Amino acid sequence: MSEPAKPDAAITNRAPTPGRRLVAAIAAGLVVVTAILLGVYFGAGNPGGTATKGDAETPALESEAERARAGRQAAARILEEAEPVEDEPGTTPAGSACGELGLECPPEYSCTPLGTCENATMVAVPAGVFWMGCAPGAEDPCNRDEQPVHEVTLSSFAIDRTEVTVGAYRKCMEAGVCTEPVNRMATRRCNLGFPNRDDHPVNCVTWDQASRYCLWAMGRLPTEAEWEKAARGLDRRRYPWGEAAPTCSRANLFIENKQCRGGTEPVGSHPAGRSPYGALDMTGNALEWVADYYDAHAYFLSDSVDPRGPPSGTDRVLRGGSYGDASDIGHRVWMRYHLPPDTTGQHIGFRCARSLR
Ligand SMILES: [Ca+2]
Repeated sequence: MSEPAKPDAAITNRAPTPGRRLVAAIAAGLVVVTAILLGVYFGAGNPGGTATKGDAETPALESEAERARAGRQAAARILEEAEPVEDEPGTTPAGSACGELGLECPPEYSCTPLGTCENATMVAVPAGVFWMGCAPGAEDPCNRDEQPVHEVTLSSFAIDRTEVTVGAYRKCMEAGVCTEPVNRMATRRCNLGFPNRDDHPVNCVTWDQASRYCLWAMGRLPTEAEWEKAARGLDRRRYPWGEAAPTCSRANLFIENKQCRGGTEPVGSHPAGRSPYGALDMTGNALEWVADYYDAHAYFLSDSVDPRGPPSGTDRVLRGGSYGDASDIGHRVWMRYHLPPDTTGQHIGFRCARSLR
């Protein structure tokens, strides 16, 4: 087991200096992240030991949830008690830090007013540790194949801000690289070929078609771990936007026995549901293929650094829940779906990623 609290490598750790808002914000952010991770660490105990059988009846898990909550409360208190500092315009070199956590935006990525690093189509995710999976008691429902919650260290990467659109996929087809979505005329819900859907996610694609598009776009499918970090950030949140319950304003999903839209909608329609790094529709709209083969025991077996999933398998993993998945169970950011790679459907789309090294 490694050390409990390891903020992203790109987060600076300079000591606070009076009169400099940015430096103070960086330090406060670092302390908050540390407190959160300490909380979840002590909440999770030894990930490899507490959740090996996924037994939600274990008495120790109740205190685990309490300690996780205590960690979050401690972080909130630190923020409340942080002393305000005066602005000193011009004291921060342009582009040196971004947002409350002081992220370092990589070349060709700009710091947005929301504190995320983005270019025209992708968002950057800094290198570092995050918590992947769930712990029964602290994060429910927590399926057996989503346990144990465990530390994962990832290199820096970028991921598409949205799902790949019909318009983008058509360009790949016109280049002679991508093939037509499978059985796209079988249902009016397969978007390619219907008018006014160029900004909807391309759906009804197999894993191979998704992977081929990403290679054409000079990228690749995200690994399962990359997808979860991009959706969840460092604080072990339940949804991309935080802990608040899903609504139709945060995501396109199925809620209270009713579908928000009854089908896909233009990508990026829910800025209120953005992830900590600025990715949109990480839950809802289209379910998304990721690179990894599926294995129910993958989290017991996977590497702790840049895991790429099992070397072989029958199914591939999908993440994020679709417009047709129920909001109360299908949209937790640790939820794992899996299907044979030649499966297609109106609910299935994808987005691409690339390494930043
Ligand atoms: Ca999605």
